Amino acid sequence: MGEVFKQDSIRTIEKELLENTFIYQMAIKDVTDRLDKIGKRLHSANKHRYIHQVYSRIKTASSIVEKLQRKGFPVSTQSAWENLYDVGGIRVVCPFMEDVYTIVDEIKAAYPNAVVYERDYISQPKENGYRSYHIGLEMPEYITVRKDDYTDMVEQTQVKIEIQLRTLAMEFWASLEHSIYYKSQGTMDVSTQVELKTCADIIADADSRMQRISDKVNSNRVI
Ligand code: 0O2
Repeated sequence: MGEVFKQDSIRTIEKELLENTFIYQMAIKDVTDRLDKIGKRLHSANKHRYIHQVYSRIKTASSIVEKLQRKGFPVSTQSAWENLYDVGGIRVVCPFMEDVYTIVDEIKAAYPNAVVYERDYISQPKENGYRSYHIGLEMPEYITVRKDDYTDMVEQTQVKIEIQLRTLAMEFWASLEHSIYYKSQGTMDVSTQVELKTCADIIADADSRMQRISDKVNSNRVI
């Protein structure tokens, strides 16, 4: 793809995305409200905070164009709507590894018909050391459309959303690696890659140790 065409595509998608952002925002709000309820219920039942923080974001137009190109999809707003799950993204950060799996089970129970895929990059990390649990959801949203005669009509649409779940330690690594990767403009030398992978391994080990400490303390606790 030529640079001029790429810049034009980014501008077009940016403009068209703005018109549809509210649909992604509605789906994000549904899921984050549900997560809030799940977190409160688990906290009250078990006196433990399973969710440290929840963030959400709408993918930028340039990141959409880059991903459509990388995956070999047509570059357009329609194609992003049909093919990408992470235009609307939610990040759930949990204290411990087992908390991540608890919340994954809760999400699957809350949206039994909406889960399209699960990718467990925690038990099977990416080659660079990236660890996270990704869930793709496709959920119905209802939008009000104003007709030519000024009456309103409610339409159902299917919105794709990705939830990424990880521990605090995984979040630490992923956010630093993300910024280092972008600063390197995709040309990271091998020694930097090896160094980052070593950090990912140290962090994975620390996560496992923290889990064991927590399990030990909990098993000694008098209820
Ligand atoms: P931004 O700026 O937030 O858009 P997926 O299909 O999502 O399960 P896949 O096919 O690997 O995973 O897709 P992709 O596009 O590589 O990754 C999607 C998102 O997952 C990324 O969004 C990151 O948030 C996260 N992610 C995946 N791999 C890595 C990684 O190696 N390092 C880090 N730091 N994050 C990763 P964007 O597009 O990078 O970011």
